[in-house]
Amino acid sequence: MSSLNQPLSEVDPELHGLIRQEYDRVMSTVQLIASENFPSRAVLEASGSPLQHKYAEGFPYLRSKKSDYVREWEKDGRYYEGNMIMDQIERLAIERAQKLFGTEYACVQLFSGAPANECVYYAFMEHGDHAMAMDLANGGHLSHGSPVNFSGKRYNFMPYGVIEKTGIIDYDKLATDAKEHKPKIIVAGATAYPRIVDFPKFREICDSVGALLLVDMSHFAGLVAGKAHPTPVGFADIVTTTTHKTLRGPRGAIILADNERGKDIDRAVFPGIQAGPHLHQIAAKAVCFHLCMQPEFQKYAADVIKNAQLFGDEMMKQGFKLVSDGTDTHLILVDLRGRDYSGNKAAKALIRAGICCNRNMVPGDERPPMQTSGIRLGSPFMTTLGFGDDDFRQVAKWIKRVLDDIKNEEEIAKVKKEVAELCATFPHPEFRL
Ligand code: DSN
Repeated sequence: MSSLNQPLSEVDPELHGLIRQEYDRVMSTVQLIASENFPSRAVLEASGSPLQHKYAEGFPYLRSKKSDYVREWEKDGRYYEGNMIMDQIERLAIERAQKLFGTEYACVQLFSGAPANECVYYAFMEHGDHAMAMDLANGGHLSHGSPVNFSGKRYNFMPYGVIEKTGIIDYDKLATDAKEHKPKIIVAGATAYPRIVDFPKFREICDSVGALLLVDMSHFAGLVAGKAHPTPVGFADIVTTTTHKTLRGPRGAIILADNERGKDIDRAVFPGIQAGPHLHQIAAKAVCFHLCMQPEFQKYAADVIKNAQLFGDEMMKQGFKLVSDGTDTHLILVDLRGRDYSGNKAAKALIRAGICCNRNMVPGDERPPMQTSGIRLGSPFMTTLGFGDDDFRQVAKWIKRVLDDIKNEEEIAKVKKEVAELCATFPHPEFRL
């Protein structure tokens, strides 16, 4: 048989072995990176299906020529033939996303979160236009106007931040600065903000200056889908989200809006920024949205928050300071200022103990991004794998043991062994390779 048709384990044992090693690493250590999750089995099946082959530039519908935006489902909007099944798959993903989040319009073709935001900026701003978003050092994202990112280079972003003492967004300053800066878009939503964003307040500020409100709910979309967190829909003009974080779907993103804005978003996505959509990922997104509508997912979303809150409480009991003294969501931000090591040193010591997290800036941080004075810890991944109250309490105790004696490699090795023993008691998700 030609090597081109043989299974991965036979044709490329080197790569097959690396995938197996990565799976084993993940399953024998504690994953606390707040943006990561292990996808459901059905999502992995759809993502790894033979749907990789097809080119399908365009959409599974024609845009109506009427001024009000109507998707003509029965009409052919693709530039390639043979998409009759793919059209059904993409329509299913669109309809499920609309139903799950309650919007008129959904685009499911986005490759990831940064391109989703890029498409929104491209649709509604010209180069040089003003915008506002959360400062990266206060918990924002690169694609929210960071000076080293396309967003900060093409558009004139003014950052807003939090009140350092409370860790809560400084809405008054945001409102005042918005009057001066006159943004076309204000972005709400962040990567390291543990509290619920006040969507009505953002709406009010946007209305006061005539700005569009873009909510990037990538981090908390699964909590919204599981009805454990307020929804931005109804307040935001446009919502973007990745699908692989709390949603437990495949790598990728979507954009939600009303039909009026959808018209412009479609044009920005194709032919504006992206070309051939990844239908295998769109199929996996459809599966993800279907699973998010099941009652089990609501329990999962509630458990993610419960576990993060309990974990945060235990971290504080163990003597750690948390930004905003807790969380309403899936993540906590640990402020390590006053200790004689950086966030980077802390994260490196923890990974040696089998606890995986990331260094993170904290509000008012004086260390650079490669060092930082904090670490970010999230509950979604380990909640997926079945961790509960006692397990998260135990993780907080391990973190204290490691960080209170950060150079003690013997203690770190002991913790690593205990971590592996606990992880081995959890059933690993089925994984065919
Ligand atoms: N890099 C992701 C995070 O960790 O929050 C966001 O894109």
